[in-house]
Amino acid sequence: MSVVEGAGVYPALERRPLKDTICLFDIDNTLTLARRHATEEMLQVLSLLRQKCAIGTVGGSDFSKQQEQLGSTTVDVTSLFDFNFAENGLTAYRLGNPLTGNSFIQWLGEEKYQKLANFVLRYIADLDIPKKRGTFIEFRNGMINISPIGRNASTAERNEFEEYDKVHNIRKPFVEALKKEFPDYGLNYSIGGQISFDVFPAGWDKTYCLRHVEAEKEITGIEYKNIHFFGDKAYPGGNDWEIYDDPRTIGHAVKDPEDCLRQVKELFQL
Ligand code: M1P
Repeated sequence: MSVVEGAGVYPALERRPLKDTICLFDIDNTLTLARRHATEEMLQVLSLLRQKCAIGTVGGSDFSKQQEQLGSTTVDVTSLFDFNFAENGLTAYRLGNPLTGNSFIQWLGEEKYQKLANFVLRYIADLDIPKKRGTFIEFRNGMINISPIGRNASTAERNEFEEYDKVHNIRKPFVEALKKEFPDYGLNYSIGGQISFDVFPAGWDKTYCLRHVEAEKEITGIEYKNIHFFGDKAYPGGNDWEIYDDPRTIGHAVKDPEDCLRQVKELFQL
């Protein structure tokens, strides 16, 4: 029987030898290669670590990616970790059970959202750019993604827009206009990709999941004094930076899953 199939017998959280310690892991390039499945060795080491302390995932993508990359058709990923945090913790599981989730629309409210959406669509309507396609606002669970050309752009059109934006500066002034128009909305803006920018509530980065970890005090009385975080994008601008740099965590920057394994084995004598 593989380690994955054998997962499931662990001391209760309050009976783990290091009961005030939790290890949280980013997924892509930390537990697995980007969009690939975790190795058997990684799952084995995580299983050994779970005998000593609590363990959890913190992914930026939606929950299905964790299932694909860490679980299998017969193994539920929530059985392999004490905590699973997807979308930075907006979707969360504790010991296999879902915790109260959150969403962008729930947080902002329909009225404010419509003011924002209408402003965005008017702004795009007035933009003079070589091409416009479709899906100018993509409505996601934890954020909205805004694209002046539209998310239906083909790969060639994406590349074209990216180059055009470098010269004609379309996205940056758009973000500035939104900041000016909605100063009291409490939103963060991030230009990460080629054709769009993300809009999400301030603080909804990976530190969001720490509220679930801290809530353990009210559930089992456990106060996690040592919150280790392992991630590969632990630099300003990377999506692991905020939680890595947070005073509540002990951050470990890793190069790749192999480096992560090495650090975990060394730190916890596995
Ligand atoms: O990961 C960076 C960005 O990738 C995509 O951006 P674009 O479509 O502009 O290349 C989007 O998924 C965006 O949300 C994300 O931040």
